Amino acid sequence: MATSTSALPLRSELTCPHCWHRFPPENICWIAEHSDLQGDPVTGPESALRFIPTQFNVDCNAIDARGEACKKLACPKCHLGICRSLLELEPLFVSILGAPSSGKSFYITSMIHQLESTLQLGISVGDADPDANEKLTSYKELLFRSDTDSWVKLEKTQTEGDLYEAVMIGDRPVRYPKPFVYSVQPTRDHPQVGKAKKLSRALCLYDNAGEHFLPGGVSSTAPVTQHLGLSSALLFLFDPTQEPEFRAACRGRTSDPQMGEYGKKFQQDLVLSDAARRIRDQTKLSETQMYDKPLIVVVTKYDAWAGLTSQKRLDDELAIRTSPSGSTGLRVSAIEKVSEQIRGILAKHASGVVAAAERFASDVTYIPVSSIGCTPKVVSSADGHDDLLVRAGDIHPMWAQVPMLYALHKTVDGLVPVAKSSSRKNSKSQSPERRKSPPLNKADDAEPREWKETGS
Ligand SMILES: Nc1nc2c(ncn2[C@@H]2O[C@H](COP(=O)(O)OP(=O)(O)O)[C@@H](O)[C@H]2O)c(=O)[nH]1
Ligand SMILES: [Mg+2]
Ligand SMILES: [Zn+2]
Repeated sequence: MATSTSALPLRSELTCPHCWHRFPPENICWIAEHSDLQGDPVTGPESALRFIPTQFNVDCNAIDARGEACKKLACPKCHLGICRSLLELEPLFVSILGAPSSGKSFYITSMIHQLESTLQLGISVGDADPDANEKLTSYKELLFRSDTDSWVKLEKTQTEGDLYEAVMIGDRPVRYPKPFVYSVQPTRDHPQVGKAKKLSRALCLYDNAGEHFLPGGVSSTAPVTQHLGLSSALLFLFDPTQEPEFRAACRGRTSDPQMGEYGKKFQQDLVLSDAARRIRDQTKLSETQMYDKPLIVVVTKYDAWAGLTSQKRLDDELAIRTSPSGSTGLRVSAIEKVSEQIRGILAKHASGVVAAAERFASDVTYIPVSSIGCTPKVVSSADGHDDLLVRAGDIHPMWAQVPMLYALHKTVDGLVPVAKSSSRKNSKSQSPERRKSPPLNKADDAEPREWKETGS
């Protein structure tokens, strides 16, 4: 049977980013175009019928039962839309998890914005599915393209609503989280551009409500965190402003209202332990086996706790090196050195999270970020309630792209060019066991010299 994609190098197995069903490409459904063909038993009466085609036009697009040529594809199980990039690019699932208010929505927005807006490292990141990515696109417009004098916030991610899709599987209603799908491809400046096809990925991400990661946050009819078990890497967002000991240590060193009465306090190590339990269940990993994919503890809101270190800002140059010839590389050894420093700070003020991470995973890296790079302000609205807002023009993310670049470096061999370090070791020669922290201020131009923890 010919399909519109028969001319393309199709993948032999596809994975639906909505329900994670795996299927051969010839089983893909098409979405009817003719307005008479409304109503689908799986996606509901408001949506167009999905069907397995028997006829195609000369462009190899399926013809629906009313003779209309169709363009859109859907999963044979959940009937939700599948973008064409997923037919060609290998999917890469990276789960972003964290307690409510840990900064997930701001983080995903800043991370994608930073990755898309530069061609650093010879990698281009692009919107692979504008329909699915609509929400994230609107977040980006709000934070990065709106009038710089406007005061903005992202609405709280709900446990239901437009970030989820409800379908009928058999006679059961099931709610899946909406995926965000981005293509990640080498540009012509990439040192391995000849292997572009092999190195390209369709990056699939989800912005879950933090409540889904709390104990009891999922059910069989809302398997909203099922992506955890499929992911090639985990980004666990840890928010120091929610930790009493961090707050005490930062007293007098920050004006962030989240360090005081406007902050939330979720027990974040339990969020990680609960996710670990879900992953063990899904992947049949026993209690004694270690999770061997990268776990990156993304320590958010760096601007609020930077007073505990000597580094006020996290500049891109600390993580990405540009050589005099203009080629760029990820400073893996510098990032791993910073990770050791951050681990030390966490061990002092939030040891539970270090214990939870290292009890579960053998490859743990701690990376600081600030998605907004400034302090949000409390603003009272007309109806009397207080909001935390940021002035759009003050948003200057710090290292928002670094955890994902590091995750790509760890999971797709050769995709992220690595800066040559004058240090003897590079990441490939390091064992996944805990590395010893190298001495600070060591003469090594691949390392951030200034970085150290200040007394607290
Ligand atoms: N100081 C500071 N606050 C942040 C940063 N990122 C997010 N926040 C604040 O954290 C709160 C929760 O962020 P959000 O992304 O909605 O958290 P989510 O519930 O995990 O999605 C918001 O009020 C933001 O203003 C940051 O980089 N620095
Ligand atoms: Mg959110
Ligand atoms: Zn599906």
